[in-house]
Amino acid sequence: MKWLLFFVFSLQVCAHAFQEKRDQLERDGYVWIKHFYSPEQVRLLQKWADEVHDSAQSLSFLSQHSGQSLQHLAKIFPGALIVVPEAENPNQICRAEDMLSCFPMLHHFIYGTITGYLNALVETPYTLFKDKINFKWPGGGAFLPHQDFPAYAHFSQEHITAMVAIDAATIENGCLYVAKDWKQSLAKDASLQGWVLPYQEGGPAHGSIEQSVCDQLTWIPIEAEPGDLLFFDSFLPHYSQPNRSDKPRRAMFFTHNPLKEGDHRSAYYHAKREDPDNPVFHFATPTKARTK
Ligand SMILES: O=C(O)CCC(=O)C(=O)O
Repeated sequence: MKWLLFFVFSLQVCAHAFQEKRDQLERDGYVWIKHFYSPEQVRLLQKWADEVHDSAQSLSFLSQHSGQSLQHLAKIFPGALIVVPEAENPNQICRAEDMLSCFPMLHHFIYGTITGYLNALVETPYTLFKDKINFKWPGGGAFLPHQDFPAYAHFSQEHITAMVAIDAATIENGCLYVAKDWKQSLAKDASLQGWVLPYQEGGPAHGSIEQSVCDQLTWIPIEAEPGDLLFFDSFLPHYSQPNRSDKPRRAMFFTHNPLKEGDHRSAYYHAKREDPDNPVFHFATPTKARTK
């Protein structure tokens, strides 16, 4: 009997903790789940991150020795990673995308852990839309303050991204910053219409939120440990600084949309492979695009 009472009590504690996370995501636009992955799972993820980088480097090598651009390789090899170099250092890989098509075991792992958890958290079926790893090697560039929504809105209207820390993220190595209570901070700004904030179109800062709006926001650093997970919605303003340390700051990002809005993953990557330099795919990133 004692054990049964203990079991029911534990279930209630779990349900309460889950409800708190659900409320946080809805209220703040993000929820940080520390130690989401066990140390063994973190080692697996780090091994996958190494493999993705090896594969990205092979493509970069092929590009340099064949005279074909990385963009062209992404177009003619639909099963290969989409590799994007740093704007300031073309020999350094900024990000690799569509990893899940190239690493099916990683796909199963993410689907079984993050997608399943997210569906339970928001009590709505969500499907994977896009995935990437941002390597942010030492010297890697900044991501300017932005919202993800305008970059995804032509596919669906709601998105939740899961960021998984692969390395420890610190202020020095360019951890993510998110805006605290951002809707309250901007509530009195009569110039704003809705929750899509004004942003720069074209130029090196393409996609970044106007400075006058950024100045009204308070930012919190997410100094995540490897295996921590941050869910955030596509309206949450966020940014990160350059990596000024001698350590990498790798993080994987898995963006989901509600299944009721359709499964757009293949269409998204088809569009991206066909027109990789379109600025919509380089929103506030330290990468080059047509108008950047
Ligand atoms: O990796 C980062 O620090 C920022 C990522 C991000 O905001 C993006 O890729 O759009």
